Amino acid sequence: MSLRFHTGGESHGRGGLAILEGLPKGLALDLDFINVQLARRQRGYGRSGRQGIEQDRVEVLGGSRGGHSLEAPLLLWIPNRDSTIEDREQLASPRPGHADLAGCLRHGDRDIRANLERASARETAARVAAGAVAQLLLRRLGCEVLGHVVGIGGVAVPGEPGEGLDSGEALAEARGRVEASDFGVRDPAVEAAMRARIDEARGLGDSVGGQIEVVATGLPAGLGSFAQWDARLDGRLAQALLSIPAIKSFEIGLGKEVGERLGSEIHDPILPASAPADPAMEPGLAGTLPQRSSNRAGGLEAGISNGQPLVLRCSMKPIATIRRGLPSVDLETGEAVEAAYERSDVCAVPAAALVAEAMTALVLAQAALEIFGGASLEAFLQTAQAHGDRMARILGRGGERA
Ligand code: EPS
Repeated sequence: MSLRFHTGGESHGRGGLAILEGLPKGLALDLDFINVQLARRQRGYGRSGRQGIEQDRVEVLGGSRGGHSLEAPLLLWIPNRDSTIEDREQLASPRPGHADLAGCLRHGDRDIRANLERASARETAARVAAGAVAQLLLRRLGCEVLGHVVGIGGVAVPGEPGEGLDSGEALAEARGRVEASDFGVRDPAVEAAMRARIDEARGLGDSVGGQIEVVATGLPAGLGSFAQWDARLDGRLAQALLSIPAIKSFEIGLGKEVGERLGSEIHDPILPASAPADPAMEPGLAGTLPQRSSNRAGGLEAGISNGQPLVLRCSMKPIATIRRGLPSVDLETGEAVEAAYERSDVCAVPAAALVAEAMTALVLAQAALEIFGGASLEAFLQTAQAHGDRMARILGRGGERA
């Protein structure tokens, strides 16, 4: 069985649950790492007062023994401190951009709270917990995933997609800077302008969105498939990232720019492998693989990982709950009113970068388990190693030729 996960829980209910199924037996569940990821999701300049109330920490309710996975559903629980769902009053005026009206139209009722409680981005805490476990599995393959902010409210971090993030070392170094930043960026030079933009929006009673980039290095080549439409990794990643609340666009590599250039300016040349660094190495295993002189494809060709870093970008719309109150209608009276406002984030782009990192890791871990299988972590890693060796033997410079 491949990896799959579900989440449950309401924003002001007892907590959030993630059920992660299909993990091999024997993965060390580093709870400190999961908690670091949960804490990072809560941080960021422009977050709401709710984050001062919650202190997200994971409890493992099942699926583990001795700190390791059991090849059983892993149950991750994040309790809520604000669990006032039963005491909260009904809202009458739907917020444009949130689930309020669309949910009422779907159910044929006026129960806005029933929609917003589950549609709330509070649900993404459970995704981050599950994604952290996927990241722990990917790390065993030498694969690192990092989500970072590349724009807030029109203030952009300079650089091409994935620029400078082409190795595990570069990613680890960038992670340090992203984790230290209140804006989730790797370039502190943009922080003052981002802060001013968020302050300006707050002053106006408004909200801001932004852009997020996710990069994965060390990803094995060959994940995904072109055999069927729903096996393509590009489509699966798009679904995963577009399912994050407020995410409205998804791009791979050069993204929408591919429609504006010639083919020869888009496709990444394939070059012979450079000679093996160590000539004494056994020829069959020595060869490095054919090289690429650019990565405009963002690590995917024909829906399959091609050994280059994966580079994804997505845009987040501004939060729908805004103090200035957009035009709305009172669903009880039918009169024009201002949309409801309780407390809200002015900007949650750094938090969404964590969620994008988690969702990417979940899809990649799922694709890795599909090709390498394995009831146990040991079997999974052995198959992955054999896959890499075979690739080097058959396709590497100086490798086996027919
Ligand atoms: C959200 C509304 C706010 C956000 C929430 C998402 O919650 P509250 O109504 O309790 O102030 O803070 O996000 C989180 C709680 C979170 O942890 O990310 C919404 O309606 O979508």
